[in-house]
Amino acid sequence: MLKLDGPAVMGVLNVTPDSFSDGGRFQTVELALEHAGKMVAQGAAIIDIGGESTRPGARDISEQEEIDRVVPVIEAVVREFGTPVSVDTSKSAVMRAAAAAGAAMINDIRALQLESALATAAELQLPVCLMHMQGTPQSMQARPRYDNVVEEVAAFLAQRVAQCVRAGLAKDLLAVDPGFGFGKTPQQNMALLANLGRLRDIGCPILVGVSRKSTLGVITGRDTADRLAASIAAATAAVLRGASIIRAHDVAETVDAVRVARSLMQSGGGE
Ligand code: 7PJ
Repeated sequence: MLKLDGPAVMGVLNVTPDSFSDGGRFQTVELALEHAGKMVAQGAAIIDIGGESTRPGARDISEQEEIDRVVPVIEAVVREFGTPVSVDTSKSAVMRAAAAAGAAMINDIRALQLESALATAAELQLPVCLMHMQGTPQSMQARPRYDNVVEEVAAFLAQRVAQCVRAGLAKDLLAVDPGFGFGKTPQQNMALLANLGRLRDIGCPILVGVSRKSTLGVITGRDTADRLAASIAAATAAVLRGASIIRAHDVAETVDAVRVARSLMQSGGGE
């Protein structure tokens, strides 16, 4: 996998015109590069570049449109900073184009379930983050339903890991993610965070994305732009429960939180 000596922060770089929290501010390569450079300076170990908006109700975009959005940014970030880049995509053709542009990791919210994605990832032999989602980005928040959200998410991820291994992706190339906010109620999200340790049984690093998410807005009553403190609290809780990679918008603050949580664990305070 990406060599991790302790929990790392993955900085979010959206290149979607309609991403809910960056609101299309990073549409040009120049602005994206500037933002990536800031996150690198703040200590991001990975820059996650995505061109598909997964906001509930967002429209589907074509393969070519997604490639046109992310490839120039991936090339520029790799060239300028040399920091490992992950591509946030579910499409096989985008994975290929991103890998050719220098991406070092695939971050797939659909856990390689779209057509050809698994075969392509196995062919590329890149590290992959497999995320759990119930439903699709369009429908997922309509009526999330589980008998036992923790067990069902854990079982899904374990099954996807097994399928990836069968397809030729070694287990040490895989990370798992409970998919905070993807087809889950606030209560279900918090149950997953509280029981994150359950995912450690799968035997892959755990990646968590809690940054600015709507559950934190429900809990605190705050808008997207005012969820930094809530995001830091949730990220800290995730690291204490075994998360290895925290996907975050506010890199400097998250790096500090991860350092404190890690220090606490080294002092015997982890769960
Ligand atoms: C996640 C993601 C997440 C992983 C997004 C947002 C929505 N990838 N991509 N995990 N969230 N692996 O940033 O709020 O939680 S997009």
